[in-house]
Amino acid sequence: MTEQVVNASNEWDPLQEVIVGVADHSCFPFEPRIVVENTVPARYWDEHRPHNPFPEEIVAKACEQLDNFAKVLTDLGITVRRPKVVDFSSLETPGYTASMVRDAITVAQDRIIEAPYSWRSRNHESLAYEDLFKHYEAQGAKVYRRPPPPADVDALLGPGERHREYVINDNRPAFDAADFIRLDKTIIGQLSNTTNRSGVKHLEKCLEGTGIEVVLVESLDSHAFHIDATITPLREGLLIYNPTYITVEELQKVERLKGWKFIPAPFPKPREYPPFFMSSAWLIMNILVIDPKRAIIEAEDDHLADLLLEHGITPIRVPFQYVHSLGGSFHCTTVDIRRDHSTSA
Ligand code: ABU
Repeated sequence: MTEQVVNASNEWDPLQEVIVGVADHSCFPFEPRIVVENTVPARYWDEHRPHNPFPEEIVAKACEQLDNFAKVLTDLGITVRRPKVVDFSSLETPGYTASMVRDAITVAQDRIIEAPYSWRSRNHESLAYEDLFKHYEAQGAKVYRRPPPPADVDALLGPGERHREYVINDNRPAFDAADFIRLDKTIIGQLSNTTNRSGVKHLEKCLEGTGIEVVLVESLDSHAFHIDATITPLREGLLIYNPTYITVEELQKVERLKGWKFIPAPFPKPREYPPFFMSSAWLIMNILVIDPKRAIIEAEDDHLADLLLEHGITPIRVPFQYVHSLGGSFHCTTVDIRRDHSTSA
């Protein structure tokens, strides 16, 4: 039987092929002020202007750190592919980045699903991924490209049904793929400042025929924006969670997590530099699990390293703080294309 090139349905089986993002020409995403105020740290709100690149030194070092991360993965025997470099600063409609590929793309079984982003600054991001989509399509994968962005760019921000205090309404499907975590036949997701109910329905439609069910959990965070600094499965039966973003009681409601052990993540060490322009320090949790015994973590996250070792997981420390400045860590900057599910239950 020919091996499927695209086949990844959980976050922990042995990783065989992965996309690692590229940071070149990344810009502060220019979004309406209300969106910026609901999603990113207050001290950097004014940086979100049209065509405003992240500082040159930060981008240069983020590129180096991403290249090094890609080499670490290659040296572990994992096939690494990269998006095309796009100059997001020169686009007529200002763009953001191709480093945070997990926001853009999810993989379920042999399907590659592109997110119907809520942010207008991501409207041209597919330019960076189209060659990869074609590559995987040619090898038998099903690719669900995002629906065309609506002509009314404000459709998500005006009057309309909203979940809690989140900034987007439900007037068209919207999600970022990073609002979902895969556990084989269950995907755990959240409604957030970038994912709405119609977006969840759109994902469910793309999953038809796979037997995969989407289950939503409720975040404690009014600024909720991506679930991959909230829960991180380490292997079957074990996950770390962020006690400031979710309760154990909420996790216990999920049938797929019955019998799992939930470990609170260590509080991150405060840091002034490099800046967290786009996220909180909880990126400590945004790790990449290589297999049930190894995970890539930020080189300086000693408490997390100790915690993983206590649970039989060897941390592989990789420097990544400059990449954090652009909005994510190892999970955000990757899309696992193939994991070896042959040994899982
Ligand atoms: N993109 C992940 C953001 C999570 C956080 O800021 O805590």
